[in-house]
Amino acid sequence: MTRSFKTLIMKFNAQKLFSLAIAALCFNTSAVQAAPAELGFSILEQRQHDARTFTQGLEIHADKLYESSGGYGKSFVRKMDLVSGAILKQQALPANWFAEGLSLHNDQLFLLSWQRQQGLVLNSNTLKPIAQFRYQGQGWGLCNDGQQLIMSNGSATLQFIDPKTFKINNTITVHSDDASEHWKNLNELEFAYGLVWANIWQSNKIIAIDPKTGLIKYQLDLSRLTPKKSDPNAVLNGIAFDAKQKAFWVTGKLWDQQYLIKLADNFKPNTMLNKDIQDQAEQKTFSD
Ligand SMILES: [Ca+2]
Repeated sequence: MTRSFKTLIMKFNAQKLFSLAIAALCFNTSAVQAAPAELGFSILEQRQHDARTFTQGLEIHADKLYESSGGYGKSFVRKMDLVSGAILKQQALPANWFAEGLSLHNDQLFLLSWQRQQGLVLNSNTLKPIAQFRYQGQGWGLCNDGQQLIMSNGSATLQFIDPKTFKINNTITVHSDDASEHWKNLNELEFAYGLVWANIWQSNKIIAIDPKTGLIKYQLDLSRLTPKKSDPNAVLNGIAFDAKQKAFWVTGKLWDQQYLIKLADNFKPNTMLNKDIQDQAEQKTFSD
């Protein structure tokens, strides 16, 4: 082998190695970007949850906890004191209504039914129905961003709905860059830190979604909170943001416990603040 040929081979190997290194680097970078970041959490508080409740919606407003419970002939909406847990009011629904997602907007509670394609507006003080509205398809979870209702229907689609006209303003498809994961069964919702937080039905997972693009920014695995029950209906389903504690109350259908969880430090909130944090800041300014 001539010296110049040897040099050529060495040069070729060096170039090849360099190319492989760059390819590996690119691959790793895209892999990191593809999967939504996994969020850790710590438990700040744990308390009893009524294990007869088939939790469908969970919402906090002005130190009150609102909960909707499903099932034909047994659906209801309940209002509780957030600190003591005492039941302040409860409204039963007609036997042919299956209560689903619940969200409080402008002092009114918006409640979905599962398959009736009809929702109720309730007075948040009395829990009495004051109006009805219609929507297309199934109703699963509900939250709002301060302007629009945001609704899930068991698919990967979220609908943004005008709370006065009930017209759909926008829809997004929830997705991640990781093509191997097919997202669906989005259920109970919560709006916090400029993101939509969603339970995935029949999983122990909560995902945090960018409401503009549908891209999943974070995911949480709540397996360690999930009770070991043989009932397949006893799944994680309930997220309510406690703005004062900057933490989430979470529970599930037929769970006997609920948990206040604080996100780990790797959570970086969107610059857009949650409407409840803004409300809280305004209240503080007035009371100063
Ligand atoms: Ca909620």
